[in-house]
Amino acid sequence: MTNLRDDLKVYFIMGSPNCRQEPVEVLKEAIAGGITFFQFREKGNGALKDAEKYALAKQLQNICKIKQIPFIVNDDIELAIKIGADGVHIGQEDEPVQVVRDKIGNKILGVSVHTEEEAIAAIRGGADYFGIGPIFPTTTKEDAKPARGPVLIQELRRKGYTIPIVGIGGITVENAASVVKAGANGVSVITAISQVASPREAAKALRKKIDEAMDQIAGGIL
Ligand code: IFP
Ligand code: MG
Repeated sequence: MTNLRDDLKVYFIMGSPNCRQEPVEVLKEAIAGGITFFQFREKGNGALKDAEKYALAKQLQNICKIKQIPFIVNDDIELAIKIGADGVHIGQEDEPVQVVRDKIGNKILGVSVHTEEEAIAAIRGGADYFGIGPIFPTTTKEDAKPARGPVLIQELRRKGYTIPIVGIGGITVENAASVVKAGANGVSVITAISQVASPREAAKALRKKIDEAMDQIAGGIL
């Protein structure tokens, strides 16, 4: 890993319920296309549990290891510790940030943030990066809050928050550049890569967009 801010450019999130093909194949293709970060999020209809969840996590972690892509586990702190993941991502419904930080030591800690208040608390608790969304309407999360666009990202940057941020929710190759221009260090996607005919081509197109957008704002926003 180089540095977290740069590694967050194209952050792919996936679990078996998101995949039309074998999860292992989808992840390999996404990496070949140019994703820079990965989160294992085994949630939703038909999500694996216990030994099966563990086995899939190990398989996906191994692929990430070989390709030197950071491997993050969503919500399941016990699993993250057990397999030696690079980090965990938690939401506001999960344990307090500080409690998770104490459990995971110096692993990467991502926190979902929807307001400046939550941002302040997450930083105090020891968050390494924020996931902010939904930026655009999304179908993945049934209980997702209304899309608020990139306004919170812009607001936090305007106020001087320097923590790495990824935008999430409804992001596509068409709207990805606007998220980076709002001040995000990257975009996080599930559907845009996992639900298409070619995850490799989708990842490649997204990576190109983000790289171009980053070049355009170089020296501008964080
Ligand atoms: N943001 C992120 C991330 N992951 C999640 N699982 C989530 C919000 C609900 F992209 F990692 F920041
Ligand atoms: Mg959660």
